Amino acid sequence: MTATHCPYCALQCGITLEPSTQAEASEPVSLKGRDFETNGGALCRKGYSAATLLDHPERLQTPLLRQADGSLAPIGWEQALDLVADKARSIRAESGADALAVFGSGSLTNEKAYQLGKFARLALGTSRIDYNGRFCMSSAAAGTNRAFGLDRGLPFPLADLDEAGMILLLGSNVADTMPPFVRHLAGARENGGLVVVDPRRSATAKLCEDNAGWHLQPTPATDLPLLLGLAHVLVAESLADTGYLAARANGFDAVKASLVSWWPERTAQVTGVPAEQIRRTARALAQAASEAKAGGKPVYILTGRGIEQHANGTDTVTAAINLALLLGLPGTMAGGYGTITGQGNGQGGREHGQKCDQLPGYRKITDPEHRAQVARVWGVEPEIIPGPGLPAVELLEALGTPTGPRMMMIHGANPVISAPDASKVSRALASLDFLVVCDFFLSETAAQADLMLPVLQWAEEEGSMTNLEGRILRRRAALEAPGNARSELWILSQLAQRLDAPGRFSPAPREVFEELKEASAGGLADYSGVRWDDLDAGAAIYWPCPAGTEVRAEPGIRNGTPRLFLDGFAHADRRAVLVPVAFQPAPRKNTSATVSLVTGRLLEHYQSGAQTRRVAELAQAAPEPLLEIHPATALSHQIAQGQKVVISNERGEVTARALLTADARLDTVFLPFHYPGSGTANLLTEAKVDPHSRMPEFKHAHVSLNAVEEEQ
Ligand SMILES: Nc1nc2c(c(=O)[nH]1)N[C@H]1C(S)=C(S)[C@@H](COP(=O)(O)OP(=O)(O)OC[C@H]3O[C@@H](n4cnc5c(=O)[nH]c(N)nc54)[C@H](O)[C@@H]3O)O[C@H]1N2
Ligand SMILES: Nc1nc2c(c(=O)[nH]1)N[C@H]1C(S)=C(S)[C@@H](COP(=O)(O)OP(=O)(O)OC[C@H]3O[C@@H](n4cnc5c(=O)[nH]c(N)nc54)[C@H](O)[C@@H]3O)O[C@H]1N2
Ligand code: SF4
Ligand SMILES: [Mo]
Repeated sequence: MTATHCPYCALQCGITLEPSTQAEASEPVSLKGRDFETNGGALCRKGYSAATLLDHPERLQTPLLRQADGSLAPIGWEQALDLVADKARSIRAESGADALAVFGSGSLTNEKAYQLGKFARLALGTSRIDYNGRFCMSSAAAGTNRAFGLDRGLPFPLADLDEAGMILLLGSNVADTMPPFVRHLAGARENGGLVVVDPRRSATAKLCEDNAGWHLQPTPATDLPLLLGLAHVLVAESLADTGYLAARANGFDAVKASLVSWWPERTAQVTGVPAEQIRRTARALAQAASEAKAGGKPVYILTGRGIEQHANGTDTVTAAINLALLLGLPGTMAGGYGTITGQGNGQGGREHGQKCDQLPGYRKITDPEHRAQVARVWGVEPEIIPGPGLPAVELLEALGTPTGPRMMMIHGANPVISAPDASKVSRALASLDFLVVCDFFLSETAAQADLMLPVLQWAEEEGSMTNLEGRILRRRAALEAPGNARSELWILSQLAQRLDAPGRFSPAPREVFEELKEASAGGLADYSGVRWDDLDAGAAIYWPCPAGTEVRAEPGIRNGTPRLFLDGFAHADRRAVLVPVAFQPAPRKNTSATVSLVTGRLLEHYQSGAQTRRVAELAQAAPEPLLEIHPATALSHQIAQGQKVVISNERGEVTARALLTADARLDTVFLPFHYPGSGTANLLTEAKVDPHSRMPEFKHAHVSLNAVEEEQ
């Protein structure tokens, strides 16, 4: 029996795998929920069915090379690896090292993420590496770094939420995206204190019914003014915790001044949330926070992608943090602010050097001291580590341009479906001289590759992952690799050898983990005191965990730093920063567009759907994209239930069937982004990025709707 974790989201639910004993078993292992702190034995539908992909008939088991006739044909590993090295060398010789690019992922284990960053800088010599976490956690990271000096999704254990008296949950639909998370909302719901902010009456918004709390349903992309309005009430009614602000934070006066014009009636006009609901929410938060400080139940403000994936995502996160600071919560046992990390290793994936401006341990690639520290561990001169590269959207836009990359390697992402303005992305990938994709399925992006390299799945590899609480976990192998699939660490080590890379590129996860620890020592995300054997023994370890930390593998013992900021924030003066932020409504370019489109997720599918669309049970449950639309809006557009609709704007068009639901706002429709072809929601989204995080505007676009007459 192997104890490991679900391959999909950042909740990293505990599971056990056992070899299937019955010969006719449909999966190679039996998968069960395991009693682990984040999931208490429960799993969602995706987790339960994850093992069906391990021996799926479409699983890729041998390298595939694009032939002159356009088909993909099997080749051997030697030939494949030689080819990658030859291409990289010749393109680098002609156009320089920045003509080579790497795109990584928050799905990769810590070891793979670390090694990929090192490989890009040392073996390819390029600055041009970024990853799909840019599409996920970047605004939250930029906002928390600015306010607290450190970015860890939840700066406290998830189980702390269980005791909460009140939780303000903005732009997150955990009831669908992390179903076992809902158990941690039970305390707040019992207390009547769950407040959900979402333009849709989502499954999570429905958890507020029956006096469990209330739902605020703003106009899409107006969370920033809503948060300014809530903060205005705190200040205007003298409900802000001025004692806390004086002791622990800078910037209160500037923020106070910036809130002046956001009185509730004006905020209501901009956001569509009634003024009395704004007052009620602000007063309830203040009341709950003051009770919490008197020994009552804690209060939390949590955000998800709904408020973060906008071109003003960082400022919106900042407004949410300002609200938490005005309430006097962060860095206390009375509650705090947290953001809910998304991908399986979305947390670890953003610490070990896959970001274009970052080195392992959350170090800055522009800081000479940080460069010297990492260079020492890598055994190279600091000068050979390239400078900052391009963030994901700009990287994809640069492909095939005169100064842009000519070759790219993609590990763990499917940008043809998941990047904004997807038709442009597909064309940009097609313009490359050489595209290498590592995956275990022929995703829509892998289908465009010149060379496809088959890698291991989660149940076949050893490694570590860092969950949404900053807790480090072990991913364990229960099965042998199938066919000719190889581990990514092996691929990188083979390529590094062929490219005469300086430094060591071990194919063994544990060795890479040891090096990662050393490279992180003294950094913000310090793993140097985390021992593999302690993780194996089930110790609960949260970073930072510096060398020498005493670790005990006993139930109920939390090691490292389960709760951040109790003794001070990570800025030099140990104080948090309130940053004033302003709201500028985005100009509407397309005047014929009649409704707002918001995008997001369904319970059944994971991300680009490359995995879950191959699980029969999930594909049957949600086989095609449905456009969620209010019955009155449907009527005014002459759209009937189940009818095909073309959703279009200046970037493209998508076809989906209508799902009439009163859960939608009258001015807003919703599309999931999990589908290929004419169902790809990202054909409509804009690549406009946030100035701080470079997060694109995934969550909001203006669109027109046209019903399609179908022949009977
Ligand atoms: N089933 C499933 N679960 C997943 C994933 C998956 O693909 N499928 N992916 C994982 C990953 S990587 C992530 S990042 C998380 C994401 O988890 P969530 O953040 O919960 O997911 P989303 O559905 O993207 O967005 C959440 C909500 O934001 C709302 N929203 C859209 N626009 C706005 C807005 O302007 N303001 C507000 N307040 N809300 C808005 C949407 O209506 C939606 O209900 O889920 C993880 N879990
Ligand atoms: N419109 C819209 N677009 C969005 C979002 C949204 O809410 N709306 N959300 C964004 C968010 S939050 C995210 S996180 C992105 C995610 O979007 P993608 O980056 O496309 O994520 P996945 O579908 O998880 O793609 C992972 C691919 O890597 C493969 N894979 C999984 N594990 C590994 C591994 O260990 N190694 C290798 N080599 N391959 C692996 C899978 O088979 C799959 O093909 O989408 C973003 N796009
Ligand atoms: S909630 Fe996330 S980690 Fe848990 S079973 Fe579902 S997909 Fe897996
Ligand atoms: Mo994500």
